[in-house]
Amino acid sequence: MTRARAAIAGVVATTLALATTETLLAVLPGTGSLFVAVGNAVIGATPGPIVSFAIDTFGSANRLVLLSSMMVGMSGAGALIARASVRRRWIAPVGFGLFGVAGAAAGAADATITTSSAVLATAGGVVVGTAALAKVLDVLRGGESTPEPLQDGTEIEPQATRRRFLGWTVALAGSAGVLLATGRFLQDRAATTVARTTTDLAAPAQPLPLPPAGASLDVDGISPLVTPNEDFYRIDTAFTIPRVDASTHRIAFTGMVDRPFEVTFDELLDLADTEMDVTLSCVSNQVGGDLIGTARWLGVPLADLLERAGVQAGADQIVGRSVDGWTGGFPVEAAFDGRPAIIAVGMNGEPLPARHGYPARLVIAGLYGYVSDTKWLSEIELTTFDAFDAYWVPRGWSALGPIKTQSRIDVPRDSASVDAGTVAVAGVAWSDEHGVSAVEISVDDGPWQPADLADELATTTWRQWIYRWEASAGNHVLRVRATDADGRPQTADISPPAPDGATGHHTIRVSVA
Ligand SMILES: Nc1nc2c(c(=O)[nH]1)N[C@H]1C(S)=C(S)[C@@H](COP(=O)(O)O)O[C@H]1N2
Ligand SMILES: [Mo]
Repeated sequence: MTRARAAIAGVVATTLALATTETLLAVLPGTGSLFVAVGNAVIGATPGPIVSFAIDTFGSANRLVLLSSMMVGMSGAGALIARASVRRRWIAPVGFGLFGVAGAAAGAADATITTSSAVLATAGGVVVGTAALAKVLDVLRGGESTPEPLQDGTEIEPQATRRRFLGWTVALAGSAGVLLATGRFLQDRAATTVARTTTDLAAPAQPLPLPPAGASLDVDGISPLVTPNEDFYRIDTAFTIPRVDASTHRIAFTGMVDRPFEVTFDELLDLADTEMDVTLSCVSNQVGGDLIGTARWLGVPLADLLERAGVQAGADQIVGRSVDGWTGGFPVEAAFDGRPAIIAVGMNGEPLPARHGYPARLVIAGLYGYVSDTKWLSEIELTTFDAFDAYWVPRGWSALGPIKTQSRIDVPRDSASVDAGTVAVAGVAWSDEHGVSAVEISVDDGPWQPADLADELATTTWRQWIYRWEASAGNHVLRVRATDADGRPQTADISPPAPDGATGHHTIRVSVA
């Protein structure tokens, strides 16, 4: 009985220690969460194939799975520590202390937490957790009232002990809950929200004209030409969205440059006068998938800042590094060959949403996100492909990630039923930074028929298309393919997303009544 209760006390004390640490971090300088830092450290130490497997299996729920496992693991350890220290009191402070040292180390290694904040916050958690556990164990040990031994050696537990144990456990668990809620509230209210809503985007010196009317087709269910920020897909390894304090944020230009320097966020805001329409695409997008979106980005040409830094001869890779240590790397040419390649601070007329990289991110046209579009950008390092592998490369993905020509049927939906007669078959098509020159449809494996293209918003964005299909009754198969700017049609070969992007034709089945 005492052992089970000691275990419960251990779980409660561990939770209280964590809650104390997180709440202290919320009020101390820095914007990070220790829980997140430990999660990131765990992801960092996990072999690549396992990370890829987890992302494949759990999708965006993979963070929740990791978080829950961490919670279960730490509570379990807390329970064991508590049980062991019923007899040997020194085990609790030593056990919690070791936890604290590991946590402080993970926090100090994390870019969003200062070392002093990590040490203070974990120390606070250890003291509170150990004290709470000691108190409950004292109650369990009988406190002042000693139980009466019976003839056969068992002990009758005084009613008072049970009540005091229950009282303390509930009170401590309640405090942990209140602390967690407070910490959460403070962290959410911190940096991002406040700073983001007070961020003033300068009006671009040369604003782009509104998208031409002819670039948007009037078809129900087609992807809008520009994706609203709320609907924009999100892909990253971040355990929770990094909160960056924009008032102190800087981006460092390092590595193979003549004049390393840092640019502050305020300076970036002043410089940000370039608008670019760019479609972002994830290399993990399946044929017909929705990990793709288009936005009007506001930012600073990367080339301008690189010229200030002076790129050294021999550097062939630009690596973007985020506040949480993620990296993406792409060829130096991409910054200088004239394609949109910017450090973006605005997305569709707003400061970057936190989930899309506030306060600043890279947007490089023509390349998949995993090599180029670093969010929560903190550093641009000039290096070589020989010297450095960015995050996904050792995990089995290609070092180079040009976007492959692709097309998607948005309407009708796969397996839809439609009425015989003229049916609007429509969708979007995209390629690398040079755009799309044609889209064709094949019905029931018949010859390729040209679709009508909407006007091009930019060569660096997807393009809408429509095919007016004279549908006859029966079941039909529709297939789409795009042709790039150089006249190369999209390949029919089917390949999976890994290592450098899925290929094949998006194909749907439709029944016509
Ligand atoms: N810091 C950071 N930036 C990142 C990533 C990441 O994991 N961490 N993922 C990249 C990938 S794989 C893609 S597809 C794009 C997605 O950008 P979005 O979430 O704004 O759509 O961000 C890129 N930038
Ligand atoms: Mo991606």
